[in-house]
Amino acid sequence: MPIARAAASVALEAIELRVLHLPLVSPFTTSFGTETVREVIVVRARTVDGDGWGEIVTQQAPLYSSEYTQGAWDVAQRFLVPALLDAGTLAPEQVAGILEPFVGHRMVKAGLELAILDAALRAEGRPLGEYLGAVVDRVPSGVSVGIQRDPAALVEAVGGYLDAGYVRIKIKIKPGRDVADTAAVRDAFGAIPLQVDANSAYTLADGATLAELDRFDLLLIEQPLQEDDIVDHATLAARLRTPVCLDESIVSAKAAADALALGAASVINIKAGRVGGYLEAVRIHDLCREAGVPVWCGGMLETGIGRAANAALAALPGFTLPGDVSASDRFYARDIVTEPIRLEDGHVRVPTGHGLGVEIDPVALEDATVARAELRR
Ligand code: OSB
Ligand code: MG
Repeated sequence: MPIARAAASVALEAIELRVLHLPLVSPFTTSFGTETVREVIVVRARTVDGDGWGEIVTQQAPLYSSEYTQGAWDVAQRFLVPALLDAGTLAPEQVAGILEPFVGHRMVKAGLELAILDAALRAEGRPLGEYLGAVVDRVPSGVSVGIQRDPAALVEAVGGYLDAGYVRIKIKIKPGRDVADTAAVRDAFGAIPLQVDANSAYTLADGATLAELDRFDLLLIEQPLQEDDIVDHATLAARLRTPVCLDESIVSAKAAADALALGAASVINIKAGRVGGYLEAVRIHDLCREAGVPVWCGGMLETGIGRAANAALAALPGFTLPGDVSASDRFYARDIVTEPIRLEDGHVRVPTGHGLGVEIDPVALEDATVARAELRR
């Protein structure tokens, strides 16, 4: 369902940006690298009627996507924030159009749009979930488990998350760390809901290895090939029994429609940052639902800001698979919000407060800040 009722306009006074460094509770390893500290940009939109918060989910290096923190920091201050400040009074639904002339930089656009959306909804007293079209008050919580030292260590890590109550496990794979790792988890835990994420680490020439994963009855394989390998994904999908899910490739509603038309995916991971915002994310949800294609909410190691927004998004009716919407403590000992997202009976609650429904912890925010800039009208 498209957004039922638009948000009110806000009069922007300033936009504050901060680079944060948040230590991770344990290193997070994917096919593209290892992170021990989450570097992320937090946005505060200052309006006549109060503040709103957003998060730019770029990472320190352009390994998952071409976007990265210092590039985001630059393009935001040089082009995107000035364009919004020039607009002055604007509705959240206008943000994407104002920023449209600037090519790419979707994660930056998403973070700016979220801050303005939060400010507008807080001023109106409306929860984000209600605005986006949430139909449930809690969502099942899956967890993304990084590549470990060896399959035994992976089994131990997965066991910990299952004990905590996570209802679906996703393991990261890469060439040489795929079949044996998946087999170890299946052998140890039986028929748990299990999926794998390759983060673009394979080529079509690896088709035989990827087909070996078919025997594990996985929910899906996520992004086996590169971002622009849409036709190759279609070719691969025809050779696999495991459903192919796209993450990196789906950068917009248009890309999602094209991928579905070509048979490149039968499941889609929706991440608001990757697609330029929560409004574009809803459009992808809507078109997939129309097409009968299941979607789930991906994650980018969000702080409490993005984590609250993801919980709201995942509550839309087309999100029929558990998302990477885990508790804050899966990544952080100390979040920057006063009530971090918690795991309750394998689920996380959709916040019901106004806007994002979470409050910033000013001391935690300040302690994590390594750079700050403010642009005024
Ligand atoms: O591919 O889904 C991914 C984290 C950073 C970049 C890409 C990905 C991930 C994850 C973590 O898998 C998901 C989460 O935030 O829980
Ligand atoms: Mg992924």
